[in-house]
Amino acid sequence: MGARVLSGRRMSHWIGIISLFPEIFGPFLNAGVLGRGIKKGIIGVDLWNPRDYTDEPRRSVDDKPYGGGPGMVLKAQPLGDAIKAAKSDKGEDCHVIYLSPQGRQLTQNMLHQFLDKERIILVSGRYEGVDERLIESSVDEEISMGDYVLSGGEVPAMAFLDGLSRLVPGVVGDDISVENDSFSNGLLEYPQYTRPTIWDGKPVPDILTTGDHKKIDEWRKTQALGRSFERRPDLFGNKRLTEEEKRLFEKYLEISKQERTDR
Ligand code: 4GX
Repeated sequence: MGARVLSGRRMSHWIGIISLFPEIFGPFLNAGVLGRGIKKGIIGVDLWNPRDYTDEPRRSVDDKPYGGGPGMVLKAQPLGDAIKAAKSDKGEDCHVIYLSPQGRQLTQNMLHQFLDKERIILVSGRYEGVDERLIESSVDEEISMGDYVLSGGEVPAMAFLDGLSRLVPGVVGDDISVENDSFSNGLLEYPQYTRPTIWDGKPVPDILTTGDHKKIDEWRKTQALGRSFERRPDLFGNKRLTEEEKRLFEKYLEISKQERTDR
């Protein structure tokens, strides 16, 4: 049976996780922003283990691939029945996501769009993947966390859950605006500093200790623009700059040109 983590009246979003290793999620679901969201009852999370749904005496969940080749493939039946169990508990309109390198790569924009779905089921695969017929019959879309290969979909499921839950209203404190985050404005964030003013011989940039908020704001915007331009030209190229941003970016280019000729 699915281990009920929490269900509450004010719950606005629910995520079901299908995984052969539900125990990996325990501490993760209790920690930090997500843990608080679950405890507050704003987010519900339940886990289902396909091993609990096998129709064989040996309870196997995997088998050799048809056509030969290395490794094992997750059988469609246990996974399919686990998804059915989750849906019969939570409703047929759950949006089912299979985490796999073959999916669309997750972005911050996509996370914002997934907020529209009140109930999502995340399917974590293992081995060489799952029987393709299960994906065709029971999965609405495949989502990837990036172009690298992991040993299972559990860490991608946690990444998805983490990124989504902090956008759910009421989960992150109102004082911390998630709109300020990297990518929400299509740029990387400015660098952060905290006490002491000198650490390891390195001072904090002077401007940040002046108390001149207009100057500080300009400096931060300039840093964000410069960093995005240098480190993520792909992001920067897609960004439409406001008039202020154009002005600050010109200034950034001038300063960095100056710094190069000084050296
Ligand atoms: N972003 N993995 C899926 C099983 C598998 C193997 C082959 C389909 C085809 C991953 C990622 C990821 C590991 C999850 C292999 N499924 N998931 N799993 N990168 O690497 O999402």
